Amino acid sequence: MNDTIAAISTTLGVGAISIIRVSGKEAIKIVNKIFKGKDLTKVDSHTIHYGHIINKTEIIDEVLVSVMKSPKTFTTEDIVEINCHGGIATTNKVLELVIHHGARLAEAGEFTKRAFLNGRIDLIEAESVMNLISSKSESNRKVSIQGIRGYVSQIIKNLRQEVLELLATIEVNIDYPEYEDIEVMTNNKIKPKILKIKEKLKKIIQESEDGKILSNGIKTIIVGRPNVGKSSILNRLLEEERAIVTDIEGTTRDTVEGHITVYGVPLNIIDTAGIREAKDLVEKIGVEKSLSLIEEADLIILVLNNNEKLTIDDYKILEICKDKKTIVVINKSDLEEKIEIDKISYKNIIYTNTIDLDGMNQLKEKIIELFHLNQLEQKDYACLNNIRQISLAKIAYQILEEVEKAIQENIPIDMVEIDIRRAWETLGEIIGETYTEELIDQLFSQFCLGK
Ligand SMILES: Nc1nc2c(ncn2[C@@H]2O[C@H](COP(=O)(O)OP(=O)(O)OP(=O)(O)O)[C@@H](O)[C@H]2O)c(=O)[nH]1
Ligand SMILES: [Mg+2]
Repeated sequence: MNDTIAAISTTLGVGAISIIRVSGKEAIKIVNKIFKGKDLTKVDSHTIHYGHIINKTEIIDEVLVSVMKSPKTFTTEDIVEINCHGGIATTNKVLELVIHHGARLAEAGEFTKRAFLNGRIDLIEAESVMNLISSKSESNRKVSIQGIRGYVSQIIKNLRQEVLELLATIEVNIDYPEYEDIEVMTNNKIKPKILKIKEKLKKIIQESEDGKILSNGIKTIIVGRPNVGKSSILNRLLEEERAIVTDIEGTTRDTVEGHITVYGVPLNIIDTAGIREAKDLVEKIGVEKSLSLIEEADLIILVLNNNEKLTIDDYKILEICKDKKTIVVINKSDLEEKIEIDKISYKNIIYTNTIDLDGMNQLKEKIIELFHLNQLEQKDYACLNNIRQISLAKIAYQILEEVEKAIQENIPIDMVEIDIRRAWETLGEIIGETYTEELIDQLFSQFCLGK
């Protein structure tokens, strides 16, 4: 990190202005070598200067140069930004000169990576920068800016602090049992504290998942064995005949997609090939695709036939979806009930048919309820903003569940302490307090050049 890096920070193309950003110890010196105007090594920090970029005697461009000195800059290093005329030729020429005079071309995300490694921002803030750049929706933008401003990090830091205080008291108890003025930590005393932390973490996870939904919509997939009425349900929801419906099993072979809005939130609905032991190759590929889509979905609409007994395929599908957010839809409710409803251990079950709209309305109501869509509006947008962060929060939550269980079973306090420490470390990973090289490289490489 001792070298000086440079990159074009604006999109390369035809435009009024392009910015070449240079960061590092030599940044000011390097740009000064190709700048005709004031001596940049003598100017105050955070000032802008008019002049020309020159190559020996040739004038390359008329520019404005901003000089920002360490440490109050994005990377905490000296930064110079050259505002030159837009367009590919000029911008590339200026960058080429900067590199010729000693800077190295920056890798994708390297400016933000430096900001992180130099302690200027944490991982949540860094990821929010990336999120903000790629935001396409208003809510995504709001979530990202809250992340950049550090509100989200603070919530995690506060929670970590509570865990740390608990850890400290437990450790004093283990290491100095003879101290009389310190509160003796028994499992009974730890329990309410753990419950409180767990409660807060649960709220963060919940709000973050809500936030994710507001920004990205709900990825919904309709699954079930052939002929139960999946495509009919899709068509009903879309209010158009999008998918082909016949009474032949295996009608849908590839996925069919459509979009609706429920309570202002976009639902991307995918109808899939019926899942069963496939009879031919095309169907087999379709079935495999259905299974992989289940993995990625936010919501599964699992369709069963009211008019038939449960089959082996039904049981298989019920098993595959059991850990996912699922609504079981018993379709063909207009026909005689033959399904063994008491054998289905899912919480969210509704009855539908394609003759009246009652079932479809119930389905929408259920979706609103499951995703708290009617409460999303009042969100303050301070939430974790990507899957990495949310999964770590969930792991920390699971660890705390284990801690709670261990306490219940009266496991010795020093054993419990190990798990509490793990929870603390996992929370640390969210903000990047603990990290691995690979993670950092992988994360920042997803950024665009010049950021
Ligand atoms: N009586 C009745 N028939 C229905 C209902 N829903 C669908 N059907 C009929 O069931 C048959 C199968 O419907 P599809 O929607 O094609 O079923 P699918 O699950 O998409 O089937 P595959 O694409 O083969 O997996 C068609 O003949 C539909 O008309 C319903 O609620 N009641
Ligand atoms: Mg179908």
